[in-house]
Amino acid sequence: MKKLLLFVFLSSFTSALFACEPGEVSFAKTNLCAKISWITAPAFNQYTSAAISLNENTDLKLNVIPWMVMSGGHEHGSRPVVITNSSPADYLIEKIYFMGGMKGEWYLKLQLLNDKKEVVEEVRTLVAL
Ligand SMILES: [Cu+2]
Repeated sequence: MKKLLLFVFLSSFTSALFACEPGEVSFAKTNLCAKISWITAPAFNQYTSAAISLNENTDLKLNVIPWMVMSGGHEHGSRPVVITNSSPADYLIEKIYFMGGMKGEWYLKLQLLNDKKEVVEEVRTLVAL
């Protein structure tokens, strides 16, 4: 039984690792990958932009929220971004704003929304600032 559990654990780990290319954000539930290409490098207290591509076309729509997790455990967002959906899998994200001077780390929260704007899956990826 222990060996079986270990096998199940390892195989789920392996599939999670190989689902996406290195550096891509993995959506384990929907089996999608997102590649983030910064157009302007992320920096504090200025607007930056990024192109985000999903690895395959989907009816789900990407939503992006800059998200801070403070060292005290409090979490909060930033100013709203502007999202342009140029093709079913390609998005331009503008007006990404990371406020500086706080004790915490900024993430990008990537959400996949259905046509009722419900969140089907959400992942966070740490932003190197
Ligand atoms: Cu903060």
